[in-house]
Amino acid sequence: GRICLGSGLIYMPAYLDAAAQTALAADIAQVVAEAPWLQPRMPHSGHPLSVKMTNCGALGWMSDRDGGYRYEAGHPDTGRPWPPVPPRVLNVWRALADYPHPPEACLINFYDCKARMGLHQDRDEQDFSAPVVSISLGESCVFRYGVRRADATNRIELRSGDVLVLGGASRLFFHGVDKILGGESGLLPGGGRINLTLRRVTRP
Ligand code: MD5
Ligand code: FE
Repeated sequence: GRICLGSGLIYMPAYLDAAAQTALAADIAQVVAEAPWLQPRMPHSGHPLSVKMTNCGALGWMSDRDGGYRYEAGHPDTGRPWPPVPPRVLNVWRALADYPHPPEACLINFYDCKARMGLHQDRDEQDFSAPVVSISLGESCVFRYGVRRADATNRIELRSGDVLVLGGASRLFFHGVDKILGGESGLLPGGGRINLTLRRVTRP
């Protein structure tokens, strides 16, 4: 099913079946082996975010105390370029993004049972005409979104295998992850939730 939640926000529950989820989880484990998890930090304060992150693709999103929110071509600790986006992940973008160029960035967020992500907009990119594609794996979460910060009272439960496409006006919606719920804990060895966020960064 393809559920329109308004303003270009498309929700595809159970887009990935169990076999596809298992294959993607293995692809991501391979990326993490080459590009280990990082602890992102707030600009200036250095306060740690509760999620861990890594990336694949030409550009990876990161944040630390001194450099702030930005895209970098490689992993800050290994000095190597981010690993390529796995073909199975690119296939999801190709099938759903309705955009004639590949994504440049695939941010991989890991949430343990206590992690969350505060309300924010994704605006570190130069091209907002491309959608964001978000793939959920592992434990479920409560996802919150809205046009403005004060409107962000819409909540949906995202489960393993669900995909969101955030195009049009929804590209700049405020959004966040309120809570990890559990469930599907078999997919990821130590539990938790992984989200893949596919983005175009530069104008093609
Ligand atoms: C997550 N990640 O579940 C989410 C999925 C991030 C982030 O928010 O910045 O790493 S991406 C959800 C998203 C992106 C762009 C627009 C909207 C949602 N939206 O309008 O709701 O870890
Ligand atoms: Fe975001």
